[in-house]
Amino acid sequence: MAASSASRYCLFLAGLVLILLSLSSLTSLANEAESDESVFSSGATQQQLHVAPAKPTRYLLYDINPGEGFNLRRDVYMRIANLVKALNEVEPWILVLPPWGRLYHWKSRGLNQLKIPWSTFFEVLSLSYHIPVIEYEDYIKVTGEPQIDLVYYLQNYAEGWTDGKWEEKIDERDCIDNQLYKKNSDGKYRGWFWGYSETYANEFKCLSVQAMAGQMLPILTKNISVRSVMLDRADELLHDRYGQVDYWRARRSLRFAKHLRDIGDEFRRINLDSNDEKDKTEVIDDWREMRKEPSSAIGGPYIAAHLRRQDYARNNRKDVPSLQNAAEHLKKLLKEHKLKKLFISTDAPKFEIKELKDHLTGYEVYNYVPPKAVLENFMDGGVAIIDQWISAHARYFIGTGTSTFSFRIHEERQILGFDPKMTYNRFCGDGESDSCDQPTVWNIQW
Ligand SMILES: Nc1nc2c(ncn2[C@@H]2O[C@H](COP(=O)(O)OP(=O)(O)OP(=O)(O)O)[C@@H](O)[C@H]2O)c(=O)[nH]1
Ligand SMILES: *[C@@H]1O[C@H](CO)[C@@H](O)[C@H](O)[C@H]1NC(C)=O
Repeated sequence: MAASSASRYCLFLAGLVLILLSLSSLTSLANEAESDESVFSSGATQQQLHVAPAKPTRYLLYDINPGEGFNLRRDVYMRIANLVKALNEVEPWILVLPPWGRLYHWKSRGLNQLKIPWSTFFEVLSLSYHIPVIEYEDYIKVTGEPQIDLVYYLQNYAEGWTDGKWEEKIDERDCIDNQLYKKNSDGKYRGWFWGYSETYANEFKCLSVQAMAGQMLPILTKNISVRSVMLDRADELLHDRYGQVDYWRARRSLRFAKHLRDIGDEFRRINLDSNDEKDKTEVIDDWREMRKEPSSAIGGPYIAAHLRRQDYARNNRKDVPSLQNAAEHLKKLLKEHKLKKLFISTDAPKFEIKELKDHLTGYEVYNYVPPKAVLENFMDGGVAIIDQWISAHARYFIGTGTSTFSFRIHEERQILGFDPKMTYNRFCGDGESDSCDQPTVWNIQW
């Protein structure tokens, strides 16, 4: 009797602490964020109250190889999100969203593209409908310290694949080449930590991995005294079930921020004669309630092309077309679909865009050039999202082979309900035949 009432009292106390925590994070956030939806990172805390108030909340953090681009990072988010979903079936875990910054492709000058919260680019509330999430700066506020209990640095196996055969395994190993985390005289590990120089870790280990994200679960849950774990080089982990239900749920939850979609919508309306009602591309506020009939979307009266240039064009890749050949193909498509308008999404420099337009005289060719305020507020990542959003609403889309930027547009169009034939297309490179392999169709699994 005594024992059970004592443990009930403990439960009550733990619950109270959680409520206080969520309240304090709420109010401090509300002060800062005013009308910002991002307050609901803490939707997380609420959700987790229903799960198991007795177990203490644990936090998963992650980072990615600095060389990786924005859209591969979105893919890694889906892998880690579903690991966190699996963890929550055991005990309450919150995913700490890694601040954006220092990306190789983000080259606009005069901008400080560092420590960018997820709410700049994505709807954090939408994310929290899939798994509990919190922004990094809120994590510091809630835990009271810029501290992480344990960092696992994920690496390959020094010996490579044994017998040339891939098998699933994870082992604690000596670090192969890691000089990135250093133990200071105070016993704390210092590292990059998204540019937060005050952040430190208490423990640091290297893990050799050849595994799906879900296989980290036993390692993460084994020691309850470790409250926060960071996985660096999380891109080493693979999808548990690529293209399956949870993949798509994570993907559907990864919605672009409303302020960016609004800018794209305005551009469509003014230049491309495109609006959701006419184009049958309405978005429902809560993605869990949005299930478009396949091929129900019509899209605006324009073709959208994603032309990945820069390093793709410089490296003489055989799957990249010359601007002239890309233009010839686009003319053919415009005739075929009886359209006059073309939207170009590209990372090409101005002179290449001009060259492309010169090859397309007689057609209305648009590309999105951000006003100064948009660039300042939402930076290169925001502009890329606006390009993707406009491309996602075209009647017909054609992208660049192997570009994850194009792949994310494919998915966006599946969610909006386009016919896959109008989506899964790519330019054939100058080094390929005109009947080159087209992208694989991935239908949404529900
Ligand atoms: N605004 C804009 N930016 C683009 C476009 N294409 C590429 N970029 C920029 O270049 C980056 C390309 O990197 P990713 O997003 O990783 O896509 P990727 O094409 O697979 O490139 P890699 O990762 O280098 O193979 C984007 O994140 C953008 O910053 C485009 O059409 N519009
Ligand atoms: C669990 O983690 C704590 C804190 O890092 C550490 O002191 C302890 O040795 C760990 N226990 C085991 C069994 O690894």
